[in-house]
Amino acid sequence: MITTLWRHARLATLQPGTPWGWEEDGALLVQGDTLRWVGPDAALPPDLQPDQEIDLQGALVTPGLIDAHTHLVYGGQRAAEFERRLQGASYEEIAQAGGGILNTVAATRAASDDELFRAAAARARTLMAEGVTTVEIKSGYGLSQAHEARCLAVARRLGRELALTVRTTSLAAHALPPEYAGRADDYIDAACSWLAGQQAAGLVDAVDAFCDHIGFSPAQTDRIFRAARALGLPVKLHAEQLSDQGGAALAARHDALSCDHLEHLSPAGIAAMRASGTVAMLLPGAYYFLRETKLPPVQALRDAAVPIAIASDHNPGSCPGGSLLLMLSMACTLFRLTPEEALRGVTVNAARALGLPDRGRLAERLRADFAVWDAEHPRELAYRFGLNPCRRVVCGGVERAP
Ligand code: DI6
Ligand code: FE
Repeated sequence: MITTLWRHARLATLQPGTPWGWEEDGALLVQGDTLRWVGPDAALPPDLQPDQEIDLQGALVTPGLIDAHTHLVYGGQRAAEFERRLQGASYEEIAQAGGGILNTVAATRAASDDELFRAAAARARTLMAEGVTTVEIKSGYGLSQAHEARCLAVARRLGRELALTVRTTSLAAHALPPEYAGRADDYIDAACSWLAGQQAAGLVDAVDAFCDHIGFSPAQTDRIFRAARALGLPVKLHAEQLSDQGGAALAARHDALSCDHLEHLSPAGIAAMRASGTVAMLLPGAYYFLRETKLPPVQALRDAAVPIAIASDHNPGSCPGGSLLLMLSMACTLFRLTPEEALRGVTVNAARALGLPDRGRLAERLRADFAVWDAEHPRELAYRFGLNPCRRVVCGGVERAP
């Protein structure tokens, strides 16, 4: 196995205990796809004989970024709805009039597998250019057994064909498809029955739902979560985005990996998430794009020591953006996270939200996923926006074009 020694880096390891897990003059030894040694350059073991040595001349190195909540696979776009919202229509009104998610469902069903793949690959490459090495991708724009499976298969294909880890999430409970209008409980029965087949086909790593007054009720969400847990699949939830449905507490009762959005999260929801170790996944891009005004309870989450993650939530309706770095900026400016909390939110806490303990920090035995930046200090990643300082990316020990 090839060994590569990366020397003279400013390392933000994000190991616990010190700010940023900082190492002013650090080194990384990579063997195959694994980090074999991480520490101060001056403390390198003297007997190392790496196959290659690379001098980073003081460049910043962080773990590869993890975008743990995206809806990358879909057809079409919704710029016309954006215009309608600018003229005063609300996101909920557009959804209730049959637009919104169902607009994208029609375009997704009409697109071929290759069209879906090409469009999603372009979005994934945009994220990758900013140092993203792991991405979670949800279904939720197919809303039939065949179309949901097709979207999950496209996500899996992205993981095979791009130098990127893809985790897939089944989100059949995203909206009620037109053929089930007025029969939401029947649709949930159907969505529950699809999970075993998705799992047998190797298409699904987790199960999500949209629990809100324009989505599904807590009782319906509970049913899809029971079906998921019976198959051993972990769950996560679009919870408390537009209203407080008690979704976070419900998800926590099912040991959810994460609850996502959370603008309307209650103290009871926070207590339940704390007890279950569930990650709070904040999505500042959707907050920005929908011009929400109710902030997620960041200080209460901190006080309860609930881990906070940040993601792009890329989707055509509430966040059509392609930059995880911009989310760091928004997490700080809009949600008042510190730059270190924001970076932990797209690395170590994002890894936890995906149930992937092998990444998100720079430490021995973890996966060799890291990014090299044209920056002196990691706070700069949250400070600049609209500029991409990513210079090199190593994913699974292999350097790829960023
Ligand atoms: N909440 C969101 O913000 C996205 N899905 C969800 O449940 C939006 C999806 C869309 O509008 O297409
Ligand atoms: Fe989402």
